[in-house]
Parts: sequence; C-alpha cells; structure tokens
Amino acid sequence: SNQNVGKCPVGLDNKEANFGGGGTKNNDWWPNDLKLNILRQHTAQSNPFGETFNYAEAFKTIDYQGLKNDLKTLMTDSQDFWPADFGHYGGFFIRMSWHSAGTYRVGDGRGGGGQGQQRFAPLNSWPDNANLDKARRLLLPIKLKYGNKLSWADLFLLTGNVALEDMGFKTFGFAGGRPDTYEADESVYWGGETTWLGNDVRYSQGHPGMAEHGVLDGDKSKKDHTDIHSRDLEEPLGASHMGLIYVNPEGPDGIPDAAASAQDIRTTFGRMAMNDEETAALIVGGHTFGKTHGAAPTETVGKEPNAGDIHQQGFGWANTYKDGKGPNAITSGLEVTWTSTPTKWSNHYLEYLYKYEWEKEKSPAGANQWVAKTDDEIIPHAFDKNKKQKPRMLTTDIALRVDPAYEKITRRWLEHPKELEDAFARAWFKLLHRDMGPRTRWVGPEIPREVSIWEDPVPEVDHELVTESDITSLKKELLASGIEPATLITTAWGAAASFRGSDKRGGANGARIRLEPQKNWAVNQPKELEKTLAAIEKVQSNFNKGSKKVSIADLIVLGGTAAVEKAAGVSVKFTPGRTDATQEQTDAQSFTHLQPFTDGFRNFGTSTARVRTEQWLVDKAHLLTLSSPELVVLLGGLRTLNANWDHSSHGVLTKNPGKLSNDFFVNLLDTNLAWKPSDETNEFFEGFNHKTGDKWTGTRHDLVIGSHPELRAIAEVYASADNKERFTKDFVSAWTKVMDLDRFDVK
Ligand code: HEB
Repeated sequence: SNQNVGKCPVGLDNKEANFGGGGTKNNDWWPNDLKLNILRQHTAQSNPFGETFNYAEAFKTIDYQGLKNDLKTLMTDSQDFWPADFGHYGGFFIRMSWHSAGTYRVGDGRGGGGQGQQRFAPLNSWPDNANLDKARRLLLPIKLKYGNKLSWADLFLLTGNVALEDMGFKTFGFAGGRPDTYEADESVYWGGETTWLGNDVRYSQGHPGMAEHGVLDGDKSKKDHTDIHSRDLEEPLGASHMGLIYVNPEGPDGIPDAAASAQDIRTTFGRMAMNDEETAALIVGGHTFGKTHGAAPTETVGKEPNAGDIHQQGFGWANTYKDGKGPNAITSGLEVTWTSTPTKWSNHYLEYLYKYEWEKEKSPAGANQWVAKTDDEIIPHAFDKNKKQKPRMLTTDIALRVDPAYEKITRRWLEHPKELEDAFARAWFKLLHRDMGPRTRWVGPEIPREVSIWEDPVPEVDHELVTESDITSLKKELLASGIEPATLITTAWGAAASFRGSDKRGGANGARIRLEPQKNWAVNQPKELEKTLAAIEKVQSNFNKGSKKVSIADLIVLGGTAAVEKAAGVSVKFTPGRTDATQEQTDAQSFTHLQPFTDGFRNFGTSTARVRTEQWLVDKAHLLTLSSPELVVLLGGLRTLNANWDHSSHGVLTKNPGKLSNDFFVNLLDTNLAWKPSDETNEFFEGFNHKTGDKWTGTRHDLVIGSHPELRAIAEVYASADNKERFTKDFVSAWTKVMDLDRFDVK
C-alpha cells in the first residue's frame, strides 16, 4: 500500500517537480555548505498566532480543574480507533509524555518537550514513537476545546502527569507555559546516520557498536563486546541509536546483555541530566504501568506517519495483523506486561524484579525479552479478563538488578517504597520541567513551593532598584575602575552569552560567572576575570555603603553597557534587577555543559573533529536566539570594540580599535584586500591590502562573513555609506538583546 511513498503521483520524482519548492537545491549540490536556516525558524511566518500572542498569559486564564477533569474522564473512555489496554490509557499517555520530554540533552540544551515538537518530523515518525500518533489524536478533542489557552507542548506533559495521578500516584506538581512551535525544529542534531536505528556514526569517534566488535557475527578475532563499557557516544547526542529516545530495550544493538545495557542507560540518561538514582526511579516508576506491544511479527506494520499516504491524514504504522489494534497492536515488537496492576501505582515492579529469576525468550515478533522462571501466572491480559500470564521484563529492566550501582538503589526501594515514591515524583517533575528555564516562566496553580537546584535559582530582589541617576554615577565609576573598556565588554558578554535559548539556562542573572565552574573557563580568561570582578566588587561595596543596593550581576552588565555606550556615542538601554546566586545555589557539575568550545563573537576557538568553526558560530548564534543580521552586526561591531577573548587583533579590521564603527565591514569587503591561510590548519589568515598597504589577520569566524553569500549580503548593508546609523542602532539593540536574554522577570 505504500509503494507510492516518495514518488510523485503523476510520475515525477519530487526533485524534478518545479512548483512548491521542488527541484534540486543548494543543499543537494553543496551538502557541506554553511546553513543559516536555523536562525530563521519559528517566526511569525510559520506561526498562526503571529508575534503578539502571549501564550503564558492565555494559559493563566484556563479552567485548569476542568481541563484536568476532562483528561481524567478520557483516561477510561476507550475509543474504538485505538482501544485502551486494561481499560485505561494511563500507561500509553505516560509513554507519550516521557518521549516528549526525554529527547532533552544537556550538551546543547536542545530537544525536550518545550515546543510540542512530537507533532513534527522526525519525532512524529521516529521508530521509538510508534503509535504515539494515536495518543496525540486521542487528545485532539481536548486540545480543540481549550484552544489558544492550551499548547500541545503543555498538553502532552500534563496528560502524563494526570495519568499518574489517576492511577494513584502523587506527583510533585506541574507548571505550564510552553508555547507551541509550528514547524520542525531543524536546530537539533540527531546524529549522522542515514538509517533508522543505526548507530554507525555516533560511536565512530570512540568505540563502535557491538556489531563491529564481532558480537553479532561471533567473530572472536574482533574485540570482546565487554568493550561496550567504554564506547564513546558523540556529543551532544542523547540516544544510543538514531530514532530512539534513549537506549535499545532489547539491549545494546539488540543484544540481550543486561550489564552492557546498564552502561548505555547510564550514558544516555546522564545526557538527559539524570543521575543513577533519578534514572532508576524513572524506569521503575514508568514501567510500573502499562505494557509493551508486539502481538506478531512486524511485517504487517505500514510506514511511519511522515512517509504515509495522504489519505491517512497524519496517521502512520497502519497494522494489518487481524484488526491491528487492541490485543493485536504492534508497536515495539516486544510483548511484556511488568506488573499485576498495570493501571495502579505499586511497588510490584521491584518486587517481581527481585522475587523471580529471569530467562531470555523471544516475543511473538521475535524480539529479545525476559520471562520469569516460575509457574506464577499473575499478570492480567490487556483485553481478556480470563487470561493470565507470567511476569516479563525488558533487557533494560533487568539492567537495574545486574548493575551494582542500580542494584543498590533499587534494593533499597524494594524495602522502602516511600523512598521510591519520593524519588520518582522528583525525577518525573525534573524530566518535564528541566528545559523550561527560571520559575518566572512557569504558570499554573500546581507549581511546587520547593525550589530544586536544577532550576538554577537566583535570589529574589529584596532591595529597591537603582534609579537613572544611580546608573549614571555607577557607569562613571565602572569606567574609572581601571578596567579596560574592552575587558568590561568581554566580561559582560561572557556573563550574558552563556545563555542558551534551548533550555533557557545560563545568562548574566545570578552573576554565576563569579562561581565555579564558569570563572575557570578558558573563554573567560580566569586571571583577568578575577581582577575585573575585584574592581567591580569595589564599585559595589562603595555603592552599597549607602541605603541602596546593587548586585554584581547588574554591575557586570552595566560595565559592558557603559563601555559600549562610550564607544558608540549613543545611549544604551540598561534594565536593572538581576541578583547574585551563591555557589550553594549552583550545581557546578551541571554548568559544565554550558562551557563553550568556541565563541565566534569573542573570536575564541576553532573547528573540532566534526564541526567547522563557522558551524559553531551559527550554532552559538542560534543558542543566543539571534537572527543572521544580528549575528553579523554583533560580530563586526565587537571586532571594532577590540573585544577578542585574548586581546588578539584577529579580525580587528580598523585603525581605531575601541571605537564602535562599521570599519570591519568596510575593510573586509575592500576588493584590494587579499587573504591567505597563515598556517596549514586553515583556521588563521593573513590579509594584505595592496592599495592601502594595510595588513590584517583574521580567523574563519571573520572570513566567513565575507565568503558566505548570505552573510556577505548582510555585511554589504552595514558597509554602505548611508547605513552608519543603522549599523550603530542595530548593534546596540542586538547587544541589549543579549544582555537581557535571561530577563524573563521583565519580559
Ligand atoms: Fe518505557 C513502554 C522501553 C524507560 C514509561 N518502554 C515501553 C515500551 C518499550 C519501552 C519498548 C513498549 C512500547 C510499546 O508499546 O510496544 N522504556 C523503555 C526503555 C527505557 C524506558 C528502553 C529506558 C531504559 N519508560 C521508561 C521511562 C518511563 C517509561 C523512564 C517513564 C517514566 N514505558 C513507559 C510506559 C510504558 C512504556 C508507561 C507503557 C506504555 C503503554 O502502556 O502503552
């Protein structure tokens, strides 16, 4: 039924079609071309609400209790198109929520449930998300009823929470406020593989998958598969295979080795910001509910939604095995029900995990799974009240018993179920909210009072804010503090530009640039930073002697802003109200993920094994939520401000360093200027202007502005004779934008 997939109905291949964006494109001709598309995603062009709609405000007015009641009713309101196992959709919906949030990864803060991306490819079609198209469709009436006040993003996560509550589990709370996006998020690197469930690329830098170690073909000459313990998953990926949220349930690369599987679990859940205890709690808690689906061999299952036929209306995985649903459903191809009460919270999962010994078996679909060595038939059948079965587990479940660290934790919970409840409630809440950013973004009546360390909390403002005249005198003092203006600028930039729009962590608020680990990052030049901070602290202590107070965080930003103002000759907006976090309020380990490998704006860093310098630049700009004009104007402007991280003159294409001007663009575009690589790394360049005699040096960060056609087109605008004012205005507004990226308290 799917032989038409990818083919044009009138016989033309898509690439030949010359309407609606068809045809062979730049991306086909030059696959390695630098792409800027991620800098123009999710604009008013794709969003039916345009620019002005404030979703969080809308959510505040929702009938929250009514919504929760509707969700509870739906839990047991089995629908013919996809009947509920055991008469309750709870397990199914928990899986939907978990898969929504579980794509989050600490490395770049991308993925996660914050934008409703499960509606779009590739996630809507990932093998691991099989049949969740039905879960989302079950929610459609509720989405349409609550409309603008309820995003899909919030709905996916709230539904899992309500499912837990309806099955007798007390959750830690819930916060709404996640606005939907209306196009696929292209910024997430899911891996380099071209096949579903492949993992040939993500491990090729370190240790490869098990197949290459000879485990699959029994080739003893290859390394032993215990080597998997050291296999090295590419950053920032969070899953062991393309198209999985985390790990293969059958074991690494499908091999039912529970101990090796524990290693993959530890790595991938670690990338999800979960420690051993949180990881075990999530798996135990989650698999207390529901079942897996593998009624028969998977050959009868059709294409995923994104490859489906037009008449399927967004549904995929059509299954022709009998009626293809209910007892005949095929999702993962595994056929396991963990507990005797799959629609009620209990400690049965751990009770059975330890009560029984387990042996390998094949599911009806031929997948590796485990069955208890017992005659106890205590597990209900999802649709036949008269049928009973033996307890079963996945390889990844057995991992919680065979791995010594997980075993210690789970045995404790076996004896102390209350501790499991507490751990699962907290880990589940963290899973759903980890990428929401500060509490000031959270809305709804169920926000927990207790503040968790992973929120990166900052203290509340407990003092009157500085006035305009205070600001004026503080600026003078900062500029007279003995710190170079360029250093005030790089310090403010270093603080503010640690922000990532992906998970809304980092930023200047909290002044965490003073704390571990940020104060020791190479990009922040630790020795110089210490001196700068000491000078700023002096300004603070002078000021705070009076009746008023100012925070270091505000002063760091104000110092940079004062220096920009002086260099630009125009006034630059400053919004006070930041506060200073303590080291105790800072999870130093989790902040290591924010450390930049490169920062093109400060001309820091070069290509890494798989990412070219200029790709890092675009990536950084994306994390700073910059458009391509903002990228260009900031980079060029900062060069004339002499704001390189190491005070080098790379890209400082001006005779007046320290004065804000469009000289960078004017000189870069001068046709008399010729560049050549200054060494074999192809990272550093020397330029000679044979007309003026000027000699410059530059990096790939600088030269890409002149070589990439779209960046160059923007540079031409800022180099134009009539655009000096526009340049200054755009630079200043981009600067202010970066300084205030984390100011959700005033947005
Ligand atoms: Fe899970 C289901 C795997 C974790 C929750 N899971 C499931 C399945 C599988 C899995 C394969 C089946 C699907 C079908 O349907 O067929 N998981 C898994 C793995 C892991 C996990 C491998 C890692 C180790 N889970 C998890 C978590 C959670 C969960 C963490 C939460 C928290 N799941 C779940 C649920 C279910 C599942 C609830 C059921 C669903 C239904 O019922 O439908």
